Amino acid sequence: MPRTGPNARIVLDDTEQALVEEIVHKVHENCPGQTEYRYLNFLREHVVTPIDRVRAFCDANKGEPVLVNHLPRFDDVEHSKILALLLGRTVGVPVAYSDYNGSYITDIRPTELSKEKSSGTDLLAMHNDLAWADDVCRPRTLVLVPHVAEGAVPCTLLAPARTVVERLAPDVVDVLCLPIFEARAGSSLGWGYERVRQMPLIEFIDGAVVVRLNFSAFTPISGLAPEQRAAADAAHQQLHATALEVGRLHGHAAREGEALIIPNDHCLHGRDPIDTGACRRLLLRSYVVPDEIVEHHGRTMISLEY
Ligand SMILES: O=C(O)CCC(=O)C(=O)O
Ligand SMILES: [Fe+2]
Repeated sequence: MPRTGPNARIVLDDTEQALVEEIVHKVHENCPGQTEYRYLNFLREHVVTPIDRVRAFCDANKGEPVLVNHLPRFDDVEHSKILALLLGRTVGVPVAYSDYNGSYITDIRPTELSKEKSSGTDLLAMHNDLAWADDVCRPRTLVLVPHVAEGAVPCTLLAPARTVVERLAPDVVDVLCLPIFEARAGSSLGWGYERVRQMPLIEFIDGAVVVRLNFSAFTPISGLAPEQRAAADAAHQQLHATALEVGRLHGHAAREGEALIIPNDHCLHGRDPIDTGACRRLLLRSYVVPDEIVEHHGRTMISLEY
């Protein structure tokens, strides 16, 4: 089936592009510490976002990944980091997780030593980031900004949960809505111990589909009858496969001057394999939460330990 890309796209006009560029430079020049924390604080305290219509556009397209076009491009990676934080600030508040990587920006690039699955080169399976985390800390939005994207840039696969659910058989959806899955999380994070919690993989909340898929983190709970376990495994498998189908259809190979804004609860994402010989890519990711979550923690370096 031909790739149609994300349904929701917004293009900055030249004035907006120039304003964003000006602000990025201003933040950089006014933050002697040149750390992400300082950039973010400066943005929060001194900058009224010039592209609030991006937020309105995301709100109007709830559940859909949004492609932003005609952003300024920068040679200095610090400028691209500030751009990612400015976009994050436009749709919520960028945060860092003290017990994850303690960073407001994660650079996603193929590396030999990183434990982040997204830093590999194989097909990155469809998932929701930190999907098992509680409402008081889970990232609600991902902002992805390619600082470098040259050559055979891989596609970021994007699957709105609503579209995935429409393609699944109703009995499969019913199984996924049961709280018969357990998430094992934390063993590869900073806090170093594993936590096990029970939850469904799909929920319908306020008329929207919330989906949780996270690599091998979720398995059917122990103690299920054999036929229920088999049904749970099969439904989990179907969710993966259907998300990949939809992800390939609506995916996008993000280039410099673009950004993807992904609603983490309502849209799965993944990535095509990377041919490192044929492409150069450095993608920046910012995790964003609503204001209330930051108020709950009293700071933007928040904890997953809830
Ligand atoms: O490399 C990509 O396009 C997706 C990366 C990803 O999954 C993430 O940043 O969470
Ligand atoms: Fe991810």
